Amino acid sequence: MRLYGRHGWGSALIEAQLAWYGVPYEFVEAGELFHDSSARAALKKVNPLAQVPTLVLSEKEVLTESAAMTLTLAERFGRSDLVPLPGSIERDAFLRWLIFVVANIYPTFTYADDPSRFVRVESAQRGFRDATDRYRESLWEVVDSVIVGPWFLGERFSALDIYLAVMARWRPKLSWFALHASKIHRIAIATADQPELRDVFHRNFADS
Ligand SMILES: N[C@@H](CCC(=O)N[C@@H](CS)C(=O)NCC(=O)O)C(=O)O
Repeated sequence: MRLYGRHGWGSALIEAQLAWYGVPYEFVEAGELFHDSSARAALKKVNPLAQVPTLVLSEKEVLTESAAMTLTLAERFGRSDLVPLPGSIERDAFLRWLIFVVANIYPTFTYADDPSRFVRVESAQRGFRDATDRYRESLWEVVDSVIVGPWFLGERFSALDIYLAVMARWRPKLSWFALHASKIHRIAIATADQPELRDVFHRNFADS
């Protein structure tokens, strides 16, 4: 298995799950995809969007989209510890919030990380990025409001906790979550401290 990624980026979501499952894989450094055109061109050969994570399962099987990887890995390894099984009481909530995070929150980074891709007028780029960042904060507040704890789904840990722990280290960063989304903040800290995940979080987020 080959994982294209970059430390601190979305590949950490999948690194964490592979570490949790104890599966060996090769990590391929994808490079600075926003500013390095040769890195983008190289990754585009595998993933037309040139995004990480990109997971190559075999020479014929490429997976893009972290949610697809999350579901596929659990199925392939016959595990239900990160993804509740169909029919279990947590399954519907798991799917609802997994899709919420990848469909609503993740794209705010796609649009705001480099606003010049979408907003031509330079003087408008800053405002667009700020508005998108504020919108993301409002989405995190929605997520925080539905968490009962101690984990996203209650008593059981899941891949959703890994999503929160990785993404809470991105803008607006942990200090914002501590003040405005304290349940997510608690989960982000506790997840990074799970023995199976400590190395991954240290490697990706030592400075956050
Ligand atoms: N929907 C994708 C989003 C992946 C994504 O946006 N990854 C970012 C890094 S965290 C990326 O590669 N951005 C580069 C770009 O969009 O050009 C997923 O869930 O895997």
